[in-house]
Parts: sequence; C-alpha cells; structure tokens
Amino acid sequence: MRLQALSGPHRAVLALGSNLGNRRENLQGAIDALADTPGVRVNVVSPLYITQAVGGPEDQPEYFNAVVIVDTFLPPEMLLDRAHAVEEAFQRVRTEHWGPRTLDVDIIVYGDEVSDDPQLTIPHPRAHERAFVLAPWVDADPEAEIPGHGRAVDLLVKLGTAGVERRDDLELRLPE
Ligand code: PH2
Ligand code: MG
Ligand code: MG
Repeated sequence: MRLQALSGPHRAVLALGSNLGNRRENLQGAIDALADTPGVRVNVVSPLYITQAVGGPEDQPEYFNAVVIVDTFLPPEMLLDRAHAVEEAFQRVRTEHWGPRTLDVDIIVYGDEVSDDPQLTIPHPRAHERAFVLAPWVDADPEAEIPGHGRAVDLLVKLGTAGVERRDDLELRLPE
C-alpha cells in the first residue's frame, strides 16, 4: 500500500445520479457499495431529488439525484477508481456523452483540494452551476463550500431551483 493511502481521513462529497432502470434502488445500491468500501465511511446521505436532465438528448427520463458525504483514507484517484467500479457494478453503459445512465458517481470535492488533472478535476468543474448537485448538498451540509467558488447555498440561490424537486417520500438510507 502506498503511504499516501494512509493519510486522512479526508472529507469528500460524492454526487449520485440515475435516470435508467430502478433509479431509487440504483442510488441506494451505490450508497451501500460505497459504505462497504474499506477506507470509506459514509457519514451523511442527502434527501433524494427528482431532476430534469441537463444536457444530452431531448426526451430522456428525469434523474434521481442525491449527495453523500464521506470520510475517507483513500486518495482521490483511488476513490475515483472505486466510484467507477460501483458504476460498473450497476452495468452502466457509456453510450452517448451525457446520455441516460443507470448510475453516475462523481467526486464533487475532496477536502479543500484543487486539481486540474483531466482524469479527475477537483472540485468537479460544473458542480457550481448544477442545482441537481447543490440542492441535495446544501440539505446535507448547509455550510458546504466549493473551493474557488464560494458557499454552495449562495451558488444555489443565484442559480435557482427550477427543474429540481425534493422528494421526501422517496427515502435513501444511511447503511448501519
Ligand atoms: N448528469 C449529467 C448530465 N445531466 N442532469 C441531471 N438532472 N442530473 C444528473 O445527474 C446529470 C444531468 C452528467 O453526469
Ligand atoms: Mg455526472
Ligand atoms: Mg460521472
């Protein structure tokens, strides 16, 4: 194991999205799989939002979106590998860019790290302009900040919440 893997824990925020198949089960399965990951502890699960698809083809199903806050000893690249493995477990098929998907797991922030690595840009390059990330994140952590962009709640107020609806009747669980 590389020494770097022992540093931490670091607080990271992951955004989950699904607009194909059983969308709630896909998000819950992602949460359970992340919680099962050695070196990852899921601390907070946001409410679930149903959101209009941004970008990609017209006429695609609405997304289910949520955010989880974790403490992790995995460095960012290893957390990203794990995110991709979780996506693959849900048989995500990458067809069209921004097209419909069973599961998308994105790293939004990792501590206050800033990286322009094209494989893993941190913070996520579009999170600050996406209500489907900011709205659940602000619910999960009202004090949330995006390094370089400011407070998530201020960004959300500027952006507005058109196209995102919080659904407290559709529950996501924090695993025991
Ligand atoms: N993800 C995308 C593109 N568009 N739209 C919504 N509403 N939710 C998403 O998670 C989403 C999207 C690319 O990852
Ligand atoms: Mg995404
Ligand atoms: Mg992604």
